Amino acid sequence: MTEQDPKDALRALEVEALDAIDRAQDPEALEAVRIDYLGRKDGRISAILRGLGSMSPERRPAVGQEANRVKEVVADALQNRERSLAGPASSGIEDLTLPGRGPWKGGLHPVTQAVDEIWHIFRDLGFTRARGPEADTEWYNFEALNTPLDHPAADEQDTLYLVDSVLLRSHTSPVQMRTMETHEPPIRIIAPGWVYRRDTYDATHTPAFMQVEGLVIDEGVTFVDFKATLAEFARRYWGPDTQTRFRPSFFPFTEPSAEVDVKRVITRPDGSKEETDWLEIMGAGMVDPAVLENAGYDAERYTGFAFGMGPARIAMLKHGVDDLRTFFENDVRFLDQFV
Ligand code: 2NM
Repeated sequence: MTEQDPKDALRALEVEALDAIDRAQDPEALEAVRIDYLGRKDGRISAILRGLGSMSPERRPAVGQEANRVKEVVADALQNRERSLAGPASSGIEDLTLPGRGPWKGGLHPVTQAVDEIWHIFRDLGFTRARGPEADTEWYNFEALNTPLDHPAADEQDTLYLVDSVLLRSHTSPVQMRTMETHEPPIRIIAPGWVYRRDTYDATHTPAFMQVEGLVIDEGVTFVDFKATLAEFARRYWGPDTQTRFRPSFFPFTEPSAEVDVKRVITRPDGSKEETDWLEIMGAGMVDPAVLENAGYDAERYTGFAFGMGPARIAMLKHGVDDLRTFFENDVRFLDQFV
């Protein structure tokens, strides 16, 4: 055979055309390739198809079939290349030099982080962690804590009762009461946990929320120990320059009682310092002797102090969050900021 088989010529053209299509870097170059191979007038594949008429009838069907196959393959490749040149790669959306997305990281919920940080500070000050039931009795939740049942806090308007005198604890103080009943002083405990109140759900209230309460009881515990311990906590949590203020208040289970405020010092990015307003962070006081007697302690011998705070509120102040509900909607775009 002296003349090249047209089918071999077609296959060579196919390989050449596909290579040219791959190398075309813009739509104009691609159009030139299309005209070169499939152009109606001078296209090299078109020419072979046009030449079929002058071919011997025996060879015509096989060559025609092969020419049509190659034409289709090349037309497909042109179309695909056209799409990818017009697509995201050329419009810059798919920038292969951009850093990849990191793997998803899990993290503790910001309120859990606050509970842990608070608990760890008191642990370092010598406290241990105590737990108790979330469903408890009127005695442990109110009466033992010097809160008569006709006190507004014990009202069904404010407290979630389960049956008769059993309720969902409205604070973690029943844990302190139960600990005092079963342990002799010295007592230094932190009781973090869920508590429940009949509150409407708004920017500052949720019917179920976390509390962290603490209790210290021993011989000779004074108001100075009380103030010094909570001021030290504030400095460890908010920073060494943090100031503390105790404002007179009232709780049935402490006397005297106080609201504790802090004033933080924030260092701006340029290094200058800025003092915040006073922020209320907890309620506290010296444990009322009536509570100590209810626990079976000799109130002449022992004294102590107690405090309670809401870690969600602490987390709001720390992170500048203005709506408590964002902590509970569990939108990962919000939570991801605290990982
Ligand atoms: C607070 C504020 C003040 C408190 C009192 C007691 C107990 F059991 F010792 F009487 N536990 N927690 C207390 C005192 C809690 O929370 C705002």
